[in-house]
Amino acid sequence: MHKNDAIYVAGHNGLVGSAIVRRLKGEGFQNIVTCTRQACDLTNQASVNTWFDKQTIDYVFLAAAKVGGIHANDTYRAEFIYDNLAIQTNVIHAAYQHKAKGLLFLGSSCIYPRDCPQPMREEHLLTAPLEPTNEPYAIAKIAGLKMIEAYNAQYNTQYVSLMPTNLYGINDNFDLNTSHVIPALIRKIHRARSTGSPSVQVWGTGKPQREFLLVDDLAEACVFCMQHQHKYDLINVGSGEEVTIAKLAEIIAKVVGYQGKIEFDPTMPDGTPRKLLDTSRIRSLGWRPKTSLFQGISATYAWYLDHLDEKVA
Ligand code: GFB
Repeated sequence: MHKNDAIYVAGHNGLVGSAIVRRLKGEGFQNIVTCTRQACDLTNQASVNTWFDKQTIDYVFLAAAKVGGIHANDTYRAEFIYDNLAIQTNVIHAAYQHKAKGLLFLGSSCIYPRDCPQPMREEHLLTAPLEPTNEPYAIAKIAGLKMIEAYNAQYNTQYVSLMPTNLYGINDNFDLNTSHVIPALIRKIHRARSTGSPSVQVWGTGKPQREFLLVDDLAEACVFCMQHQHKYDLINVGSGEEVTIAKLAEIIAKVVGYQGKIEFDPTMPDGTPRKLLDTSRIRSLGWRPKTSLFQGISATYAWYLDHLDEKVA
């Protein structure tokens, strides 16, 4: 990518898209193209094609998606499969038709089987059944990465799919019904401390293990993979750091300065027991994560405190 190439970041207001825009700007890229939902509805093929007709786009980072935590995935199952299939199909095909030189599609580690051998390698894709709570989302993402693979094979494009582990960071969604676990626990534990509540409710048993990556580290990996020659259609991106949800709640309580009790609510789903990614591929290309979980959560909490008015804590 040259510094004045036109780089379209789809989903620039979201957790991942906004981090990619920050990263590109930080690296001196000057021609970053974004577009509002009003100007282009990515779920509408005609709208996407009309928008692409008016642009010259060299590279696409496809970070637009309908995303959410375990409860949102399990509740809005139809929206998760329809919106994601539509967005990714429309954008990937329009980018191909408009001769974009590069495209990076973002998936998720939930594409791998529920009871996958750990750590999960790219070769484990489609070897066993998925986790039921997020199957519609995972099926959509698998369709997207298979589309990338098929376009590379038939049309000789050099697109790539990145599979990030569970992400968190600034600009995350802190809505307790739809968010992922880190923003949810930051909000719940902050509120418990502020109101002097003696305990906090954490969903599930606290036993599942998760690997978390700060979104700024992911954004660096995205820009890195778009710029480096490699032979892969699919690349995992993770931190290599795995914690139980119970341990995560303790870390967040420490960052927030909360000394009350952490209680578990086993009526809420645990989801997949473990999902640690094998990141040998991206490490062999020369990329490494930079931020520890404690540092990342501290930075995210600092940002949350600065934006409390908007988050209605
Ligand atoms: O972050 P989370 O929703 O994503 O949940 P998943 C992770 C774990 O944290 C689960 C527990 O075991 C939850 O039960 N947890 C505890 C909580 N307290 C809370 C809480 O207050 N809110 C939330 N949200 N969780 C999603 C998938 O699964 O991960 C998506 O549904 C996607 O498809 C995403 O892959 C990265 O890791 O369970």
